[in-house]
Amino acid sequence: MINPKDKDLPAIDTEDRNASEHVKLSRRLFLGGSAALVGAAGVGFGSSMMPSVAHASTDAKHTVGPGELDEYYGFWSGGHQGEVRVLGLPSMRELMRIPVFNVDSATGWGITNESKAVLGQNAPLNGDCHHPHMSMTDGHYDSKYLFINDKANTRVARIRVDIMKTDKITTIPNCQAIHGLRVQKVPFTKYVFANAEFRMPHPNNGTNMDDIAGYYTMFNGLNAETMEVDWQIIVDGNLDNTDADYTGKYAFSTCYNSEGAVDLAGSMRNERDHLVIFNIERIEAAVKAGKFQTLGDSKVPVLDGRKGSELTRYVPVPKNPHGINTSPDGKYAVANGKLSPTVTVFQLDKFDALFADQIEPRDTVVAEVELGLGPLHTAFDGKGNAFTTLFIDSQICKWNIDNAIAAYKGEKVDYILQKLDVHYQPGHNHTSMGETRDADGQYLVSLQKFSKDRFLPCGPLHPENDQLIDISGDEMKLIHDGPAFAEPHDCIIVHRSKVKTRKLYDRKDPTFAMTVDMAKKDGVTLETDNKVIRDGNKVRVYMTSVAPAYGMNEFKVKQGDEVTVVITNLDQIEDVSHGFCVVNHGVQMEISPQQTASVTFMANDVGVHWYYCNWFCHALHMEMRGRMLVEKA
Ligand code: CUK
Ligand code: CUA
Ligand code: CA
Repeated sequence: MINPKDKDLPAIDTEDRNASEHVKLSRRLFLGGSAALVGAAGVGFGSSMMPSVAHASTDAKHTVGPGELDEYYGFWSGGHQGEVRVLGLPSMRELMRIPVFNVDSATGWGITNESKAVLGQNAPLNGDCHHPHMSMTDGHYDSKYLFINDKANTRVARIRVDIMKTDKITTIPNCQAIHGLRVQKVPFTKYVFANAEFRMPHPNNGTNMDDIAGYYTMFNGLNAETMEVDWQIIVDGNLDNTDADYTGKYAFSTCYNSEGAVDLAGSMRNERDHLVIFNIERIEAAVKAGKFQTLGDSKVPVLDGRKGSELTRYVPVPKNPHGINTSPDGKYAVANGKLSPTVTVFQLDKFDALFADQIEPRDTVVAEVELGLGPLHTAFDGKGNAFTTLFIDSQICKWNIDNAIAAYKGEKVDYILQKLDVHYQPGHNHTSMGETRDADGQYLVSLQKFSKDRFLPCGPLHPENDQLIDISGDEMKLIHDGPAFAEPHDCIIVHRSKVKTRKLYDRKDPTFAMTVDMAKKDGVTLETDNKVIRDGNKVRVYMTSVAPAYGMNEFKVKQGDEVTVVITNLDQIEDVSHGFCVVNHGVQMEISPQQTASVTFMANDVGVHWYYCNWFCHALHMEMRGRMLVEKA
């Protein structure tokens, strides 16, 4: 093992957060260059990215030794890998991957019958995940569900936290590209709020491409338990990111395309776009009162929340705003200006007066202060400070919310506390527990879109760089670089005390209830029987597994049969998962302790075909195998 501390690194003061004068100088040049690019094309960077030699400060307090457990779970979006990843923090070790909108060869996600039932039989097998968020009760994580969007195919998925598997996927009707996603925080997660980003024609029947003014998109309220879409709200402009307040009354979304443009230049025309605020009580009342329409085949109530509606309010915000983030004390939400160097701070307790028409939309803004170039997302430490990613500056800006409000009023106070270089071009950032009432101000993760020179090169495609920053003291300190594969937009950091998982499956687990039903109809007891049931040319092979053997060493089918193999893992020992793979048949799957899983394939090739266990389970794991004979029909 190489100790990273012994590596041949340039001699630098690890306490110096900006690493060296050389980097500081380069940064200044870089800033000048990119500022010009912003004017020209919005968010340019390209050749202006300078190589840098910034290194992390090391501190024993952040070291997680072999055999030690991390203090936090990180739930990471897997971007266009279509999955969710589970990390431990502060080690940043990857603990698990949860396949969602993809196919996973190891666990059989997208291959097994149980996963296909969740995905849908002909589901697209790609995804583009951005925003993972855990369900809450009274503003605290409750370890029940994790939700994630799929921009690529307009879906929202739910993951059960106890087994860390996807259990529901909903395709949102009448929309294209679900992007921003958040949960209702208070009193509990009744709704998952999901922004459909792209404006589109309605009806989208191939006749009206050019009526751009008639395009629209919608804000969606999904019921967290049923995963049905309870309502959709038509909005002006498009929808980017979303968040909710800590009263349960409001959700709000940023819009970067108030222009309703279909081209880049057009969507940058206005100096201000907006934040649209949704009044949940009024929406529910309107649905109840039947004040809605439906679109096409969909039965989902569609309400009109365009300007002038009682359901919404529109607050002008500069310019192509991106992230929207609620502070953990519930007082403020911060919209991040992207093409404006500012963040806009809304005081949330003014929203009641806004909806009562007692104040003007901009009266809800209590600060609009400059931080730097390309503000995208903001996180909070629960101590009154905020951390905003500056995409173009490649920095995290730490600022004080009260001071920003005072400065906006004209008082002479410094609201910017520190700027820390990150490598390179940050998108989201997240603090430990910072999206709940339990924000603890320990860690900040900054998710960079470019790693450039930070890791050994692996060809033209580079990993992202997820950096871990200690925010427990007055100064932010970079403590870890973590390469990540395409492409974490977003993550949440959850204290381990909040996450409850199972070690074994419950035999009554709903994820395989359909297979239990099928067995019942076949008169099979999954926990004891090893049987082949023939039903025309459909054959169901039921077997058990106990390390290191399947309950059935061999079975026979006929050429042309559709074969379903159902395996019940009777092992009761933590971590003894088995696999099932039929050679040359494109099927394999995981069967964890006390789980039942099934897979269906065609037996087209006559002859003997071996099947084997592909999750290492025992000293005799290699011997855990059997034969399928396919007889000539
Ligand atoms: S978005 Cu990717 S950096 Cu999809 Cu949350 Cu801002
Ligand atoms: Cu069972 Cu390997
Ligand atoms: Ca715009």
